[in-house]
Amino acid sequence: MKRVLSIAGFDPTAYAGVPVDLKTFEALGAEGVGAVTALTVQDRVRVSMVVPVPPRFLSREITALLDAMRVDAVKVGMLGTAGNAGVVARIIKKYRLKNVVLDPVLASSDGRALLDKPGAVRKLLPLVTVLTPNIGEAGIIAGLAIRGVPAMEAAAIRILELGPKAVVITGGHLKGAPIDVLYDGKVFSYFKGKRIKASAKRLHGTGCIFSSAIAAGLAKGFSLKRSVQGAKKYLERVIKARG
Ligand code: PXL
Repeated sequence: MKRVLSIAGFDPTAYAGVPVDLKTFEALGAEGVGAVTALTVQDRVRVSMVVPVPPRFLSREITALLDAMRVDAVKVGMLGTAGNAGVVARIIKKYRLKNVVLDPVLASSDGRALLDKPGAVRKLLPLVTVLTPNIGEAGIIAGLAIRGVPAMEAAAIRILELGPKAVVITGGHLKGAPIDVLYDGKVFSYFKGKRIKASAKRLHGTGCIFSSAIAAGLAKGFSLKRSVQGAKKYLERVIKARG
């Protein structure tokens, strides 16, 4: 069985972070293992407390796994601190990790910072197979405001200059129809979705599920395009099934 490593925060509601990542890997037929970057207190609407783990502890969590077993893909989500981002960058290089999916989590939906220095994701970008920002995160990383597909394309071009092999900018926060834009430096691919009416609670952690599902697809040997398509389909199913 293929195996995927999640490096992310712990959300006790199990809709985001390491808990939902492990559920996603398993649902898509891969074995999951996880390293926690931060503990959080939250209730699916508000994040009320965050305690990042010390970088030295995160390093031990990840290397204990990697010294014992092969991993076929890695999903990186909430990092908490620039120190933790540095640990993850060093380990990706040292272990030559492949199929690295980075969800550049900067803040929770209710606006709490989930990374102490937003610039800390930059050093990870050259090590990444695919980056999965929403339009807000892509706008911050690329330094422009995104309101539609043309700006998503412009941001994707700028983001690839920062080092990732590919980027998929998710359009769930667009005003009109949601459309995801994938760019691999050569071609743009567009993934149209139907907008599902759902409460904030039901949408909590959907970015985590999307990036984890892509990592599971890559671990299983699917192309990036097919992995993104599969992730979108799986995510729609989860949102509809949530209570
Ligand atoms: O969805 C962003 C996110 C990622 N990871 C963890 C979180 C959240 C939002 O609450 O708690 C652990």
